[in-house]
Amino acid sequence: MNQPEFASWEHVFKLDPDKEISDEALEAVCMSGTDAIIVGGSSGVTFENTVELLSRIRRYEVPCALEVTSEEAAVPGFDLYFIPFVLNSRDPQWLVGRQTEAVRQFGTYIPWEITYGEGYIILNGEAEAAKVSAAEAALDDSQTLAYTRLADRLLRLPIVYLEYSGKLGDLALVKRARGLLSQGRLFYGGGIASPDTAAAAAAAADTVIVGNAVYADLAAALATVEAVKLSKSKVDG
Ligand code: 1GP
Repeated sequence: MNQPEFASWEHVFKLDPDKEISDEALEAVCMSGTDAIIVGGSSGVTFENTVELLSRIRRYEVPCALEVTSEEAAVPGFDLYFIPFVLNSRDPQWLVGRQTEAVRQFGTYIPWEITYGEGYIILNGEAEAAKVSAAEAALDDSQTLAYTRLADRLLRLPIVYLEYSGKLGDLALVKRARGLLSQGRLFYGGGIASPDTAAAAAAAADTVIVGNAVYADLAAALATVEAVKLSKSKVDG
């Protein structure tokens, strides 16, 4: 089987359809040299604001994926679709409930060949994503690593996403998690807002996701692209 497109992604910007971004800022993000844009958010994501953001991103060549968290906002026309399964949720709705309902309703229209499951492990209890999905974020290291193995080895999910959204995570733990993967790709997101943190995350994870910094400090966010690329080129020799 061919490698999925995201198998080579090292740096990704995540844009939230519910947040404002100017044309200039969006152009800088899309032309930054990042490998891809993921469109997604934890609240306020609608069909309308997702379509609008997609059409603006489509002025550029950068690949664009939609992380689908509500079936009403499943907009056609993205390059890839990611379906999160929050493995450490206390609520079965976020494990498989909502996904099953979406497949029941829209299964015929789902572009399966470009749709992939993401095994989310949410590790910051303060994050909006943790609250919305009722995640049991206070895991010890052995639990986090067990979820990682379960996602990769048992469920064979192509993406294992360690999500610290809003704060810098335990990058030593992220590195250990990546070392356990047999086939999945380790996505890391949370608190990357400088070249230093970006380089450190790139040394620990396969793919570094930068979200909030785009809205909080664009120049710093843009500087993470080169930092990740540089860090990866050193690791790869
Ligand atoms: C959020 O993992 C992403 O889903 C990125 O996190 O917003 O903290 O950069 P930040």
